[in-house]
Amino acid sequence: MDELDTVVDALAEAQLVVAATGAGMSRESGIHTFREAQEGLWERYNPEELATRQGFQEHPARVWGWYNYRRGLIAQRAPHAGHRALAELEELVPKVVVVTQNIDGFHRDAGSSNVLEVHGNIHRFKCFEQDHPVELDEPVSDSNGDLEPPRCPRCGSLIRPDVVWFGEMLPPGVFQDAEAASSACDVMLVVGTSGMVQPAANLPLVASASGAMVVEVNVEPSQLTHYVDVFLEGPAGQILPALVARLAARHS
Ligand code: BV8
Repeated sequence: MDELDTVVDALAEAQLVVAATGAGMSRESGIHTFREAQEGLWERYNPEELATRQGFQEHPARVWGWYNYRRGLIAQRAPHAGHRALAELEELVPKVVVVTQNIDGFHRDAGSSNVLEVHGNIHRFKCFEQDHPVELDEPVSDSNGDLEPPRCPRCGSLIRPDVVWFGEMLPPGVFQDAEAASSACDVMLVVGTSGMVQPAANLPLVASASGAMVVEVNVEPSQLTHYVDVFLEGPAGQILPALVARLAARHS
């Protein structure tokens, strides 16, 4: 029996499956990962400098311009077969929860119905000083450079993307739900994450300590590979559809 069948056996018995995904999950949609060099104008900046409160406070137009540029890229891309496979998994397993570090919204777009976005969503906005939620027509301009952010209609402070920056707390309820799902699941699929960013990177260890089978899908080993039960080497867009197709064949 090959490793895929080992995983399919566990999925066939599972009541709750958690898919914990990182930037590699969207790589085959054409969205660069954080490990890859920034593109174009942004190549001289380190994401850890841009994705911070201090970065925004010091250079609001640079950070707002970067998110506007990324939002524009995401708008031109779409979920791939791997995202769709996780949505299809909901028909084959009693419950599937997707816990994603990604802010692109692709899991919901692909049809997943239980998605926990532990690092927020690039398509949502709030103000910097008071976290007032702000409805905004997506400012997807073609400018690839600095762009002055608009101001909050309620308090006048600068508007920012509703994402979690480095040094910021994760949305409390969302992360608690992610921890609860990780400690209750029978199988966790860890897909496309280097396992470098905390506290999200701890979730696979929570799952493992709770007795789940932890399966990693990645094109190369990560910081988590040492802790997982099965390492499936390959791109998410190929491995996940293969897993779901074999599981579906068990049901027919
Ligand atoms: C926190 C949203 C409590 C924004 C992101 C000092 C001071 C303060 C905090 C810290 C500190 N030192 C450490 C910390 C904690 C810090 C942290 O972990 N830092 C790291 C850099 C060490 N974490 C935080 O700050 C978190 N908050 O701790 O709050 C606190 C509060 C105050 C003070 C202290 C503590 C908040 C972290 C959230 C940051 N926001 N995103 C935005 O997107 O712009 S993080 C962002 O980067 C992503 O969301 C993601 O989480 C991370 C990138 O990681 P990955 O997703 O794993 O992507 P990566 O590129 O790394 O890897 C891609 C993988 O895919 C690779 O393995 C590759 O092989 C694989 N791959 C590629 N192609 C494919 C593939 N796999 C499958 N198929 C393919 N085709």
